Amino acid sequence: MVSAMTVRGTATWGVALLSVLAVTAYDATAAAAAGENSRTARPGSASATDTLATPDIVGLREVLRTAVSQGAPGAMARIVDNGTAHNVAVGVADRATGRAIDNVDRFRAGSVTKSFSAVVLLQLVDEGALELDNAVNAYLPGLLPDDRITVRHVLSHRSGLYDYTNDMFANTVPGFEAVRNKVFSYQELVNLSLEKPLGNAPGAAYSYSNTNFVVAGMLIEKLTGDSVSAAYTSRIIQPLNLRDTSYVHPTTTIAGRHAKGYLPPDQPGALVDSTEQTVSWAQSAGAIISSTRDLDNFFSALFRGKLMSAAQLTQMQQWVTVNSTQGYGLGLRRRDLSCGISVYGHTGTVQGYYTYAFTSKDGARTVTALANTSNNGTVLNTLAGTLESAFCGKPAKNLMSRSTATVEQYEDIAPGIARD
Ligand code: REY
Repeated sequence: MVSAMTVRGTATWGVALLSVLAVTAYDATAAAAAGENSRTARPGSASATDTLATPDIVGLREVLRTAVSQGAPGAMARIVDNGTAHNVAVGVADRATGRAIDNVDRFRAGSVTKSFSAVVLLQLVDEGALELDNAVNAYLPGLLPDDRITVRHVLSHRSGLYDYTNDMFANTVPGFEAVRNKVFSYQELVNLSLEKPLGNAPGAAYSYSNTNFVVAGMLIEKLTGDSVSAAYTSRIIQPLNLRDTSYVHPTTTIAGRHAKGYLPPDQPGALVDSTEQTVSWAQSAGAIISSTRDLDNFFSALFRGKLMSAAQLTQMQQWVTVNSTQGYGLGLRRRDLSCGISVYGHTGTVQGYYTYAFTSKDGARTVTALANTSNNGTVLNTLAGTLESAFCGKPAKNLMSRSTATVEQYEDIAPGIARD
């Protein structure tokens, strides 16, 4: 477990934010290295992307083909390697028309939204409006049942707050149909969570819960006096010119060219077109629409120090152990790959869409992968192979398989509702 480390926001960040717009990069390298754990720290070479193997584009296509053979209508990925983009796509964006999926297609990015929410809150720390080790209840009086739950606990999934989606999606398609057109207030979602006791004492254990990032959304709205949509737009989407990225809750449609999402039922049966939904059940925990290009740009910019101070980027990388090859920071995942390097980003699951979006430490190499299916742990596992292709290059001849452990299927889903 990480020790709580308080770094006060610098008063200069408000000024610094202006220079972000002029694309002034902070030197994030040293700070990021300081937040790294010893297993993955590589002193002296932490920012050297030239030590990475050449991306394996042939292997990447094979991973995507495998995902399609396992039930995804389509799968695509975009690697950006020091400014050179590699786009690969297999299968269809739309089963009705047969239109091929393409990296220009927008999609629902699910929990990658959590990284956006964390970025906004860490900017607010930089501005002196928020302290990570303060109680959530100090900002939102009476919201949570335990005054010991801090902002840091929430952003690292250590609050113990029950994940209401456990019950909501116990039955996949009926659960989805019951909420696809619903509009929830944040308070209603928190109330659903609070029907159950805390799963652990504040800070005591990592337990992934969407409730944490609903609370994050409430904090953003309280501290900015505006909507999360306005915060994402003015602080991230516009400065980085993410033209395919939007937060349109509770609008149900995806504007522009996009991949349709297809949700398989729990028992063998027809796929459900799940493209249109409010995503109100997730909001600041999962409702952003984006593209592979934009998510590559987002995580690259984050690790190039363009979105927050070096001090806050260090905070974002205080890792809680998830399992032997993964850590969780503040709205950020770390994954340790077979070739010994670690990558940083997030995964996402909303009905009909699986996303992986990760960057190298220096932001110089990124990959975003999307399959337009979900509720299919086999595809989710397979898609993790895109990280290996992107960052580890061609597999060594004697490596039988790089597929990661079965923990994948639980990644963005509380264990109670994960399906085998
Ligand atoms: C919710 C269930 C997944 C999805 C979730 N996603 O919490 C958040 C995230 C935003 O972390 C659904 N699974 C599926 C089921 C299982 O309904 N019974 O796979 O589409 O990304």
